[in-house]
Amino acid sequence: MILISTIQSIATEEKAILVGAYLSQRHQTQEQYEQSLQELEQLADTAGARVLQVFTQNRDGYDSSTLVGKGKLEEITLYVEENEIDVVIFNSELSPKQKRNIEKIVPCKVIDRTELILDIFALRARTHEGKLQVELAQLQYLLPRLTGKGTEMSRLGGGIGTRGPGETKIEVDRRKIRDQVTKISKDLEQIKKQRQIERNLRIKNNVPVIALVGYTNVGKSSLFNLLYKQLNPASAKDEVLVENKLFATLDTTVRLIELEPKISTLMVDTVGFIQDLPHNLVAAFRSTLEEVLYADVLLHVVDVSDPHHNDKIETVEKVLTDLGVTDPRIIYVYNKIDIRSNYSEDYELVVTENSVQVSVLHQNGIDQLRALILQYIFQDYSQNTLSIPYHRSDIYAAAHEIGKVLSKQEDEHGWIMAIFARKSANEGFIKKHMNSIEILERENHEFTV
Ligand SMILES: Nc1nc2c(ncn2[C@@H]2O[C@H](COP(=O)(O)OP(=O)(O)OP(=O)(O)O)[C@@H](O)[C@H]2O)c(=O)[nH]1
Ligand SMILES: [Mg+2]
Repeated sequence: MILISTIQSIATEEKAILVGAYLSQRHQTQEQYEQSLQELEQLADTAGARVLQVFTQNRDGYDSSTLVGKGKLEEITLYVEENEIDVVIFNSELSPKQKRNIEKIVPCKVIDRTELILDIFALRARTHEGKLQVELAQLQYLLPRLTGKGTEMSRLGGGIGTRGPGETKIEVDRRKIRDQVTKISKDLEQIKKQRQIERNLRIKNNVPVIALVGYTNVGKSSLFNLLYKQLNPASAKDEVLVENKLFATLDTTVRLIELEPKISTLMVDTVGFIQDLPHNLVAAFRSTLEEVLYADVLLHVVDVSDPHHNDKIETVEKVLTDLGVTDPRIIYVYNKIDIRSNYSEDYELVVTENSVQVSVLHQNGIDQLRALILQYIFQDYSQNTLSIPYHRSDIYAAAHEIGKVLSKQEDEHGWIMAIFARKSANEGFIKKHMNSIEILERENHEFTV
């Protein structure tokens, strides 16, 4: 646990500068590069730093020992000294060697993009599981970087050519970290099992799952809160955090929402994605994001006031593919149309039948969105009305198991029940009890948008 403190973090109001290298050879346009620097600034701001200057260099390739060239580093060093900078943040991930070399030259704290994101995640994790996931990612980031500290320690130990105390300490540290990684992984596995049990229960209860996914800061949690507030007014106080910062949401929240009277769905709010999300974090958050794998419908929320939203859609879809989401049923929720007009001449919005334009802030387009969600869900669900004779209380009981009983009446023949369930369950039930029950109505929901 002590080891965690070796991950560098940012204190509030620390003075920062950003450093990036634009590689013309790489598959990235100048515009995308500038966009990623802007995003780095937002990340730094989220972590509490104040960015005073951005240093950037065009290169053919990264310098293997210091990422940017020596001349650039001297320029940076001068600026750091003159302006009493606390932290230098590099836009790409530094190799352990690069980081060590830069730290020798620049007289302040040096961190890279990955460390910055890990720092923000550590700040924001709330639940036990979230904290474990971040700790796991941090430890995995640290493991290959222990060598740096070791060199210093063995230098302190002083023995040239001997196995100094520092090296021994590294071995101890490594082992401790590995033990800790194993322990956390086991704990997470346990939590995952628990979630699997809950998920099985849900499937058994035939509750459709709707997951909100998207880039960070696009308005997923705002939409989650709005739907929850509109449809479950009694419990409106229970809101999730919304902030104009990156990664406001880290922990997955699942809520029961009635999209239609008596038709319950589970809505899942998830962590936002970002370009170059550290691999360790993707791996660590995999189990939380598994909810996404099992969702009936994904709401991919997009901030269309952002001129780069198409790149961000691509990033999100790439992460979804990495997570193993294949052939998802997606509704694109084009959000923030209220501020879109500022940019609208610059780019076109691709409007398809699986997209809807909304402003969560002004509550525009929400009814259309709801109708579209219902339409998607009812591709899998159906509603049948059956008559079950009184002497078959076994079938009456079984009907409650397959889905949700929307209404129940009695007449001279038996119970009349309207059952909402996954199509397969509804059809299976009818097939099994064909000879004993009567079908009064067998239909799919039709919703018009
Ligand atoms: N103008 C405008 N702002 C919006 C709209 N919807 C959300 N926002 C703002 O966008 C910011 C981010 O909203 P969140 O709901 O926290 O976004 P998120 O996607 O959950 O973000 P992360 O949890 O960080 O991934 C907040 O400042 C919201 O008030 C909208 O329709 N119009
Ligand atoms: Mg959120």
